[in-house]
Amino acid sequence: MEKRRIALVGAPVALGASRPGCAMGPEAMRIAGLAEALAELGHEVSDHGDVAPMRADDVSLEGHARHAAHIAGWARALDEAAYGLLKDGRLPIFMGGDHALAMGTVSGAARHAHEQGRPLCVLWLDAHADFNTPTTSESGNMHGMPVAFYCGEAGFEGILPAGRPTVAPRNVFMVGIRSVDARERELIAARGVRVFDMRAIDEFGVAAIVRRILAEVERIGAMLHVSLDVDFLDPTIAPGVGTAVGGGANLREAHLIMEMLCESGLTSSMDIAELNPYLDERGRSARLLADLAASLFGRQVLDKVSTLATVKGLQ
Ligand code: NNH
Ligand code: MN
Ligand code: MN
Ligand code: MN
Repeated sequence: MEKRRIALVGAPVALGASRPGCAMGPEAMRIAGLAEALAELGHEVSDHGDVAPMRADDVSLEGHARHAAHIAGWARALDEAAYGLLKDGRLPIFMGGDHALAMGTVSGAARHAHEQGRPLCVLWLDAHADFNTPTTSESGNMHGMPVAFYCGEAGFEGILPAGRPTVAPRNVFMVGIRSVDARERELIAARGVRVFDMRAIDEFGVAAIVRRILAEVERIGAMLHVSLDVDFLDPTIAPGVGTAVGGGANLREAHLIMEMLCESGLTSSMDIAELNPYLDERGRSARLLADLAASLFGRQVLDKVSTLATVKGLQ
C-alpha cells in the first residue's frame, strides 16, 4: 500500500456517554502501540497529542441533550483538527473518546472534501445508528447523535457556524447495526441512510457488503471517513466498551473489512471510538483495535498474490 502521512490525535471526549471511562481511550491506544504498529508498516506517523475542547457556553439546545455546551466545544475543536490535518495532506486517526467526537471529526472531513470538490462518504461501523437528535433521544446521551448532526438534522443549531457542509445521508453506510431506537429508526429510513444490519452480514457476508460500498465510494469519487465504534465488535473479543450489544462482528469479519479497506486505498480519515479502558480486560480491546488499524494500513499475514496463486493451483 501507498505510504501515508498518518496523524494520531487523541480525542478524550467522555460526557457524550453515560458511563465514565472513555477519556482514558487515547492513552490506552498509545500503550497498545498504535503508532509503532503503523510506523512498522512504513508510514510516516506523528502523534499530535490530545485535542482540548473549545469554549461553547453560547450553545444551548432544545430537548434532551446532556452536556450540550461541553460536547459542542469538542465538536468545534475536532472540526478544526480534522479539517486542518486533512488540508495539510495528512490522514488523521482520532483516538476516542466516546462517539460524540464524530460530530467534529466528520464535519471537518466534510468541509475539507467540499473544498476539494468531492463528496464525503462515511463508513459507520457500529452496533448503533447514532442518528438521534435532542428531540428523538431517549437517553439524552450525545454519543447517540453524531450522524444526525453531521447529516444536518435540525436541533443542533449554533454548534458550528451555519452553512457548513454536511454529509448526504445516502453517503452514510452503516454496517453492523443491531440496536436502534424507535424514533431513530423512522429518521434513518426517511433520510435514506444506507444500513447493512447484522442480518445483512449473516445473509450476504461482510465481503459482499463492503465491496458494494467501496464500489459506490469509488464511483462517485468521494473521500472516505471510517468511524469504528468498539461495540461494532462482539463483546467477547472487545469487552472494553460501555454499551456492549451481543451478536457483533467477529475477529475474521473485522479483519476482512480492514483488509478490503486497505486494498481500496480509499480511506482518508478515521475514528476509533468508545474504547473504555476501565471496562477492558488487561488491554485486550485496545490491542485488538491497534491490530485492526494495522490491517487497514497494510499489515498482512501473507502476500495476497501468492496466496491467490496457491488457491488457483488447487483448482
Ligand atoms: N441509541 C442509544 C442512545 O441514543 C445508544 C447509543 N449508544 C452508543 N452508540 N453507544 O454507538 O442513547
Ligand atoms: Mn457509536
Ligand atoms: Mn455503538
Ligand atoms: Mn489482518
